[in-house]
Amino acid sequence: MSDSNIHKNFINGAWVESKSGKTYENRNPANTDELVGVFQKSNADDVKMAIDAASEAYKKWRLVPAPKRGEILYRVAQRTLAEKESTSRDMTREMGKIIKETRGDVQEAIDMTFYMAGEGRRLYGMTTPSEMPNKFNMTIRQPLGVCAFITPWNFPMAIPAWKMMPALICGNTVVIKPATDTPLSVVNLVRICAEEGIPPGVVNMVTGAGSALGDPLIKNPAVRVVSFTGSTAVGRKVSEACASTFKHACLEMGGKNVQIVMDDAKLELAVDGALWGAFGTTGQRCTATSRVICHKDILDKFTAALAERVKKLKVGNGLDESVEMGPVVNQQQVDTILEYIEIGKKEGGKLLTGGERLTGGAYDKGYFIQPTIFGGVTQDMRIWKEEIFGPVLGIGSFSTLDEAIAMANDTPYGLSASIFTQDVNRAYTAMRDVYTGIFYVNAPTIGAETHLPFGGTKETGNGHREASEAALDVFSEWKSVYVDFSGSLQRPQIDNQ
Ligand code: UN1
Repeated sequence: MSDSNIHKNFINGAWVESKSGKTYENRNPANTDELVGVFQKSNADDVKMAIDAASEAYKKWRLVPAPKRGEILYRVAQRTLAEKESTSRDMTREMGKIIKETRGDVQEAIDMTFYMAGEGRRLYGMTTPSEMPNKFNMTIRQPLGVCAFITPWNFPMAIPAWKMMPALICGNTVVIKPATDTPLSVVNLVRICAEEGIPPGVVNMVTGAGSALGDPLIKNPAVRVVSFTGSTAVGRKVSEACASTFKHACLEMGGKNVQIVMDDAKLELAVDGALWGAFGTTGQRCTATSRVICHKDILDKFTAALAERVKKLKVGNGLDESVEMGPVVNQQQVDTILEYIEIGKKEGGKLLTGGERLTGGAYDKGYFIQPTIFGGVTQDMRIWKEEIFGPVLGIGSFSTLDEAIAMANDTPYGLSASIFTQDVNRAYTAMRDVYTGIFYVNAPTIGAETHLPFGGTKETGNGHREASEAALDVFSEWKSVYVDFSGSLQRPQIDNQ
């Protein structure tokens, strides 16, 4: 095996082997014969070294002027742009999504990096009058210290950048643990950061299993912010682990996103929306459309048109530019998704297309599942309620907008929703009453842009938002500053009654 295929941890500006002496292999989910790379199977000692390095580096990094931090991020963004094609190809090889989408993932990281670089010259606080004479009031943002990131495999570079760039511009330092399935994209991002001038210790990376590294990361008292994207079950544990030491926890968790199709919708557009929303990224987005509810008068027409398109989707290796849907990420996902398909059948869902693992020829080497649609999905079914995280869409129906909104809200999650309609009154009513963090009109449930808040209500999140200016609130704390230049003691609420 060539040395270039063995990847190390990145701690205090150096690439180092794990103290465990162990490594693990990462294979291409479209062809498991292909080894993508060998990565460190890290342990608690590695995590401690990374946190110590980040704590030490914080002392200086917090004092670097924010516009200077921004200049480094500009260079990181430019370099990521220059390496977009090679890092996108690495990403398709490590997690399977098609090359057009991995280019989008890297672009999202670039967008976030440019955006936060610009924040270096803003990071606005406010000035506001004092209630006392000869006194000045203002607010400033201050960093918190070491931030720990636990990131998922479905957006291997975008989500790490969503967390890293706002943290860095605010003056924090970082320890990131990428998903076991997608360390290479984070190796690429961290390498670019280092090569473009992020000082040693400011960004550190430790690869390996969440089960081994989660606790040492979250329980270390030097860590002040934990940002996690993943399942609601794991997010709950992260939240509980952070609670006793009052660490700030920013959690982005599950979704069961819905597309509403009204009887006045442009049918072709609604079909395009559902196709992209449900089967883009092989359905493995937190924002994926996993429920479509359609007005009963156009249900048959919509369903037939969508099924027709889904049957024609070309499934295969995402590096082939003509492929429209890649594999799912690993065997465990295959098992979960196939189990949900069985549950759907047993519950009385009508399997309209798909439903099987793809086999034969090149399919035998990878984790390919047919794009699948169930019709007749009702609110009592598990495939209506539970996040599947795969290429499985359930279709239900309704008669009135009120009913559609109630159905949309009938989920423990609240990430994203959309409505297809030509009627502005219906669009605005649904926008107001569907309780999610993201809402689309005449567009699918996926496709958030980096300068708007990203996150969800209910069991999707814990009140924080990623991306946009809102991300700065996760990675900084307000300090209210009062400067009294009166020369005498002035007591608010007392001397001015
Ligand atoms: C995710 O699914 O975890 O809005 C992130 C979108 C993408 C990000 C998705 N920009 O679909």
